[in-house]
Amino acid sequence: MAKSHVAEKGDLAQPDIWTHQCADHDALGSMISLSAELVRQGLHPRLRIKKVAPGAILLAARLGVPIGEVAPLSSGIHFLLDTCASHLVEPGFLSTHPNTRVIIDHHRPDDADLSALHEIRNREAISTCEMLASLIPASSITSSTALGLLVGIEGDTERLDLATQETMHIYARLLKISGVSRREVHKYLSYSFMPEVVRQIHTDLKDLISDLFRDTTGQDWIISLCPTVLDPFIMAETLRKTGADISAAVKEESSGLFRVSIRVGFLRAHQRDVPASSIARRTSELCGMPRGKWGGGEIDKAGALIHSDFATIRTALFRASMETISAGKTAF
Ligand SMILES: [Mn+2]
Repeated sequence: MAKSHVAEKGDLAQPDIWTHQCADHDALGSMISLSAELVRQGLHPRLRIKKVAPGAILLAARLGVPIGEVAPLSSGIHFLLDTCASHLVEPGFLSTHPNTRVIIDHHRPDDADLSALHEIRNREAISTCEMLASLIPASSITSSTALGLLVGIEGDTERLDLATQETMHIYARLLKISGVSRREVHKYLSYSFMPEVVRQIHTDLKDLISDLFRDTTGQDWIISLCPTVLDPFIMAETLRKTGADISAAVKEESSGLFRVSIRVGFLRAHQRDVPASSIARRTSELCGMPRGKWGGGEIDKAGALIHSDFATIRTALFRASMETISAGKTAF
């Protein structure tokens, strides 16, 4: 990242670095690596992280990432990493001026996108971490930032299952710099450090509902839905790891109010144009939610808050999934 690129913009001593509201592995890895690079350039970046995804808590601790409230907004540059969807960012980011924003993201553009002064996007990249691994000079990546990038890449590629050749090259280079083993990297991707969570996942999975939908091209889609008492983010990620093409977790937050977390496998979502955000919106609509409260998200991850009952949400979710698949591309 060229120094002159950022140094020409106003008060740059303290750029702010943001991500989506619940920082995951990819968000954390990209935030700390960008932060380290800005420090190297003589700046004093601040990470603005309000909440960390349950599976990324161990990584946040390892990287020493500050979580919670931070100082008032900087009047300098605001970097937004790993998202460009307006409904996924802290309201504080929305109040920053568009001409002080820089977006670095691997998600494809959407109607709900934010505008920015500079946008560095690569929708071919499966993670923001692999983008940063290429943007930051190799000589300034330390073992600690390399670890963050490795965990981020593994997190967004289903432990490299979805990795392209290019991703594999980047991964191998980072592994060398980090000096750690893949086993060490995997430690930060697992819930096993939270035994009570693992136990609850197994309990909740007993109520798993799965269906197979064959689309017009003859391709099968496994759609899985599971009620959970955990943060639905955890269960949606877990279902995704079981190989479901569309995964949804539903938690009753309070009587009649359900939080729904939806995942679509990144590659299939892209190739077939089946965005998780569309499924979230259509599910909300089918459950009778007013348009302003339809939820949303990104191509692979989305969520909604729905006033209804479980049976209605289940029916709506399966219908919304099938409709979104049918409306998607049939050639790939
Ligand atoms: Mn990502």
